[in-house]
Amino acid sequence: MARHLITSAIPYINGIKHLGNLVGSQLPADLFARYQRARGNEVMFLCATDEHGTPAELAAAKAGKPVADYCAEMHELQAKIAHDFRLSFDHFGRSSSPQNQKLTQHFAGRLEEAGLIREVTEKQMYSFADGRFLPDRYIEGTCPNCGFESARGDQCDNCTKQLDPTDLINPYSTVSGSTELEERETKHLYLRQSEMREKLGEWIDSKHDWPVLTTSIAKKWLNDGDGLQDRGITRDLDWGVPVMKGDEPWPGMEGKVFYVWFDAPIEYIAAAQEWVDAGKGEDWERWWRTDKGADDVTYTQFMGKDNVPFHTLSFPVTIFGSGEPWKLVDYIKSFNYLNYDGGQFSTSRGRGVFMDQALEILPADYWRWWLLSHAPESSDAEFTWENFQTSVNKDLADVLGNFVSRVTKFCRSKFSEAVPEGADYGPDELKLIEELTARVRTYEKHMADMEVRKSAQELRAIWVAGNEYLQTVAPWSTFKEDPAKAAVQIRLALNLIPFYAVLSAPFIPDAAASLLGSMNAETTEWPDDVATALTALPVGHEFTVPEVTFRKITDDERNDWQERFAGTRG
Ligand code: B3M
Ligand code: ZN
Repeated sequence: MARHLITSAIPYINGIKHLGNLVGSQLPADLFARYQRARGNEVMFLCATDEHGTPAELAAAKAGKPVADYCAEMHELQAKIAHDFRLSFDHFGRSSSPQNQKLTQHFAGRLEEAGLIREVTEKQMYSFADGRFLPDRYIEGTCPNCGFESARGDQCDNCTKQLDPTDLINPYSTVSGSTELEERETKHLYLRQSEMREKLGEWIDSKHDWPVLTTSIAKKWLNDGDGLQDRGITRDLDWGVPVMKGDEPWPGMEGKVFYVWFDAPIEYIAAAQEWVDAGKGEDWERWWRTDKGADDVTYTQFMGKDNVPFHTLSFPVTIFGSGEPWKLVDYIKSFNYLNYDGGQFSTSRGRGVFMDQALEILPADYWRWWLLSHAPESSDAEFTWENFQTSVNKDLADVLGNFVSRVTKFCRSKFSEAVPEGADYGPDELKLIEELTARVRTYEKHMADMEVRKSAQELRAIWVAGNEYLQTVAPWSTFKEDPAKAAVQIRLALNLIPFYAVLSAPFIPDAAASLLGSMNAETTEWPDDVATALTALPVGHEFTVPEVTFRKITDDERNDWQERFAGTRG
């Protein structure tokens, strides 16, 4: 039995994710986790909310809540929506957990001992009214280049000139609006990433099987002059992991916290500790420590392309630099972007469909199928309502749903709600079994390789093969001359239903479960041998005709939804 550790990029706490976020990490990770479990492998699937950083503080302020309360509430909300989308995490943790705090401080201490941290004195804007230092993006003023009045501290959106907050004319805090700002010196810790250029280069070069998207981004940043610069890992904020060297105070760093991107990936590990502390399992170290049994674990990470540099460079520096035997990622599956109806999904502008809204319209399986079968793998992809309607109506309603309904209803009307008696499978059935065997092996290969779109295509072809068989043998005609032969055909077709359910479950888990329920099929084993799987329901086995498995989307609905989501979320 193989062991798979699987993590999805951990979503920021400050708001509900849109479908583009979902398809770029959590959903394909779930597909892979479900597939590996279905194959009898041992899986640890982890995700969490990413709760630190200025955006969390500002979102809490906007909501008028203490940041800890805000994060706790938003975590519960994100956990609920994840559950409703059937994301099968073994644990959905929180980067603000005590476990992550301790582990982050531990890593920082190890990096310091290894000489990989240096102190840097910087100048930063301090706001008296806000009682804090302000990051560049939270200072605005007049652009010295073009005169634009709301230029941000890091860049002017009007003329695109890169700026320092000190360049701005009449700078003010975007938090309070106050103009009482002062440049002050502040000390920060820098991670000496550049020390590890060679080691990282060798490591990435050894990953011949990684997706090009992942390695090309990694190499670009590695070899680009700027990419692997030493990076500040502390911030002058209240909310975050307090800067400590393990259990010891860090002189000169009082009142500071670690940068959100330093502690966020460490939460992958801490989430496994949280899993143990929540009483869900024992021994997290056998997943994460190669000296404690994790040497035979395969670790796969899923993320959008913008997160790749942090996972191929910064986080590995933390792991390598610790000098401890932590499990390093084996494979990074990254995704391009999903666009929305002629533009981009945007959280800040509320453009597109968000996870909670999607579920108000249709159950999770409809979205899961569309998103996964259109995953932005080799290039960016686009969601349009027309495409969504076509895909749902054809693939789910016509191909899969209609097959199930025709077969079960025909059986009920001509025989009964039980598998009819008949002879052995004949040449048509054997031919189908042969085709399905080849297709299932291809499907397995694509699923194991995390080729998400190709997997969906192959699964659909497996559904289509059943329909074509039914069309060819036409039991409704056979029945008139040779009811016994029709019975054989229907027996096979009925057996295809639990077979489809098992194969499809990683994509559409709810429909799969309800099909298995209707068919009274307790055997949910993977069809290692297709011929055997297609005899699972014996003669006389009772079932009930299922309710509509997938319904069609009407043109009116499509138009309504298109209109409803044309604007931005309020
Ligand atoms: N929260 C960014 C994102 O959600 C960030 C990922 C962290 S992964 C350790 O895209
Ligand atoms: Zn300007």
